Amino acid sequence: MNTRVTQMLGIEYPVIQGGMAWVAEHHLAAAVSNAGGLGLIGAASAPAEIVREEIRKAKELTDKPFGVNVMLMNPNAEEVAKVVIEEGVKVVTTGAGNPAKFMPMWKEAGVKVIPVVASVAMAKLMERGGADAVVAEGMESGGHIGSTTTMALVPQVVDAVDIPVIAAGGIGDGRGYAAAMMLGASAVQMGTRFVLADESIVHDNYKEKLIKSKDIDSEVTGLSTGHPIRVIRNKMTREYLKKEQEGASLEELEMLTLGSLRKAVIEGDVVYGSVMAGQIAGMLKKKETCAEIIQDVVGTGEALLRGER
Ligand code: TUI
Repeated sequence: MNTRVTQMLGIEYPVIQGGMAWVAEHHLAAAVSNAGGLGLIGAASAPAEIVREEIRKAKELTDKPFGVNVMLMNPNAEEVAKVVIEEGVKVVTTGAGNPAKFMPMWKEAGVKVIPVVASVAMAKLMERGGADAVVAEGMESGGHIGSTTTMALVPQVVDAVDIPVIAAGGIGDGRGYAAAMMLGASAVQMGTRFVLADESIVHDNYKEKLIKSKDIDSEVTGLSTGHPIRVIRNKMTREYLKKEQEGASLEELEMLTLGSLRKAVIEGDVVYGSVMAGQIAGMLKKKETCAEIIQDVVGTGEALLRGER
């Protein structure tokens, strides 16, 4: 496989793993990279020294390139940004904000910078700021989302920038891969499908919740607070949405969700925890290795692009 993104990153297949909070730790990142994609360690809200340890552990498990996702709402983002350079990480993706203030130091250190964007305006701003590529992430994604669908966002971003575009949101199999490539993407980023990977440390309750979920079980909380988060519906989201409709205060809503992702991913509390997942969760039916996932997505996707059905 040869695209602008595989060339830039030195990877075999144009598949990038999402930098999912609590999920994207060293085992998953290394497994995706060993399978020929680009694995990512999701720094999320972790302290910088934990991220450093994760990077070192990933290096023990793979010689292939892997990256770090810097979540910009993290109060420790600046320290994480420096750790990435100190540890010689070659690729950074960013999410949930504007990485402009870190761009010069990353570029100077030779790090490839790939901001995740949810709009054309942000994509153009990132290109002007020196980004090497962008991930155009549609609102089908799990977690923190924008408001445009992948189908509409990707071609508009492709038209607006000259740097390569990686499509994300609602891509979970070869059909999604082929569609994204037809929209002009040079690679895809997938999150939810990798949650079900054998190498993913996510609690089995969480994996089973995804396998049982249907198309209509996806819900967005926090639209009123300006922090929309896509999750699988459960007792917590029902309470949240009820409180949100009643005009509850930001503090009250935050109380409901505080630490709730960890509760679901690590403790397996899928009733009161936050089960973040994209809209394609309904089509996922089994657990498999990262290598099987990538081979299926790229194999089926490339066959479709060649016109084989
Ligand atoms: O970042 C994500 N998805 C995430 S981060 C996350 S951790 C979290 N947990 C609880 C509450 C909040 C966050 C879970 N899922 N995706 C990438 C992404 N970035 N989607 C949308 C954006 C984005 C949004 C605004 C990028 C830039 C942006 O710019 C705003 C600005 O600063 O102008």
